[in-house]
Amino acid sequence: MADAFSLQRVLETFRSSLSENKEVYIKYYIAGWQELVSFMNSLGNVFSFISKDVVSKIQILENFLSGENGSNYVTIQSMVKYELENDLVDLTKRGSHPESGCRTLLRLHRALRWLELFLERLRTSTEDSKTSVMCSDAYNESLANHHPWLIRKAVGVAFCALPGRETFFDVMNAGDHTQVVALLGESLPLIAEVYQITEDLYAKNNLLELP
Ligand code: 1PZ
Repeated sequence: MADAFSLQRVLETFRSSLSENKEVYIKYYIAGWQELVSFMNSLGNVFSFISKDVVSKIQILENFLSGENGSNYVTIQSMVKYELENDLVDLTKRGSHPESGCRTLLRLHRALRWLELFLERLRTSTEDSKTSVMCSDAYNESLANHHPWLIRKAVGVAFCALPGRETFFDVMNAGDHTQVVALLGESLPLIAEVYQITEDLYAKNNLLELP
């Protein structure tokens, strides 16, 4: 990924991930994550333990998508149906399918909620708002509930190393503050929609607590 990160591209990939009948294309969903990884990498090495985890999850999904059963992995909806019908998901404890598409995507899905909460805070922030506080408030409201103590601790340390709000706006590469705020206002409903569709699908199939 040679190109610099751009918020515009994240927006476009998440927009492409929604099909006409509101299914979510895995190809674009993971492409959106790939963009976010490049954003995280541009913030510094402290975040590499986080981006490594995201990259490995993207890889797992990419392998399914390009594998022999790839046609079942075109959308999140088709993946859930296929994996459940073929008993490919460890439902209560980790066993013979520790890296199913369903449980792997669930981790990204939970992180997408963090992203939504964080970007909403960033969008409505003021000059003296602290990114570390916005990040950790969003984290405590979402992902933290799914992470053991040790990870919460490490994440807390990483938050302290976050650059300030000014740098964040710059790295987003979307023009001046007003333009970034406008673009965030445009992106957030999309991210929220992708999140909600996935959340409803997982809830309907009782998949929200996959080990
Ligand atoms: C821009 C600043 C980045 C802040 C990131 C805030 C979120 C912190 C997430 C910390 C992840 C810690 C490393 C790995 C954790 C894994 O154990 C879990 C569960 O997976 P399992 O062990 O069950 O296979 N992984 C996750 O919860 C996925 C975490 C994804 C984090 C995505 C961050 C998004 C950053 C976007 C940048 C704007």
